[in-house]
Amino acid sequence: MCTVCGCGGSHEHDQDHGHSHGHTHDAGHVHFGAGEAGVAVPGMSQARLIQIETDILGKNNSYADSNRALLAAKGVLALNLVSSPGAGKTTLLVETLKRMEGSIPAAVIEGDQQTSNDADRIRETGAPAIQINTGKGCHLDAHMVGHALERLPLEEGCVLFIENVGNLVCPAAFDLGEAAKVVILSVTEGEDKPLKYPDIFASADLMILNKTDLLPHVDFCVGAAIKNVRRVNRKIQVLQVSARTGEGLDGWLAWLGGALKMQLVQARGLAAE
Ligand SMILES: Nc1nc2c(ncn2[C@@H]2O[C@H](COP(=O)(O)OP(=O)(O)OP(=O)(O)O)[C@@H](O)[C@H]2O)c(=O)[nH]1
Ligand SMILES: [Mg+2]
Repeated sequence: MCTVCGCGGSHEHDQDHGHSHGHTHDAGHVHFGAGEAGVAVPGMSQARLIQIETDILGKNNSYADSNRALLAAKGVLALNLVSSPGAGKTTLLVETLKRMEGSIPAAVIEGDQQTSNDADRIRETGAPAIQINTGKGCHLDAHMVGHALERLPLEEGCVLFIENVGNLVCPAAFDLGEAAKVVILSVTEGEDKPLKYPDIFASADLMILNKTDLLPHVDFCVGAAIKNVRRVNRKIQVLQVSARTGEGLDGWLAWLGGALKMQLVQARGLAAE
């Protein structure tokens, strides 16, 4: 169960049920995120939901801190790639790995509910990949990533890409120990997504607008999408790419190079302490 969204929610019945249902109604609008917990689960009070979420996220954060410390000490740049299903995360990774080959070492953790399709696609490039299947889970968590880290060859100066489960909601809440979160939005999804799913865009350092080769065929206004994402995250950087044609990938590779340099400066600072 993910208490953040309440999916697969428990049917536990709280004694104080009835005091706070966590949802409001008005003409034409029912809002289930209106309570203090930001979510409503039938039979559970807002206080109970907050307690469960605090416990789960607290445990996750301590695993994430361990992952981050390990990665920082090794001089590995870890990036958490998040998007809706099919925005192009794996395609972007495959094209990125092909371009990085021979210059920057890389490894990949793939998160999907089922199948090892994505890890198989990554391994075809020659990069090592671990597939995590989350079953009913809708996001990766730091504990899962910690186990994958034990099985990956991670050398200093390496980039670790973590492709999260395709989902614009729950991955926002779970720190994996990454240095940065990269959100991918494709032009077939509509420019209003940052406003509809603000948490994931607010928690990201970079937004990659993918599938720009399709712009002539879809009603998508790039300017409006950028304006929308900046409404929820003033500092976010935006890059436009087509993983299909390769357009814009140079900018993405330059961003990666800059982020890796910063990670290495941090690692050497730690080693000198
Ligand atoms: N036209 C076009 N299609 C793309 C581009 N990038 C990805 N695709 C296509 O979009 C579809 C989904 O791509 P994936 O890379 O599997 O997307 P994903 O985000 O990894 O999907 P999940 O792992 O299922 O969440 C595939 O058919 C890709 O070929 C692009 O830049 N342009
Ligand atoms: Mg994928």
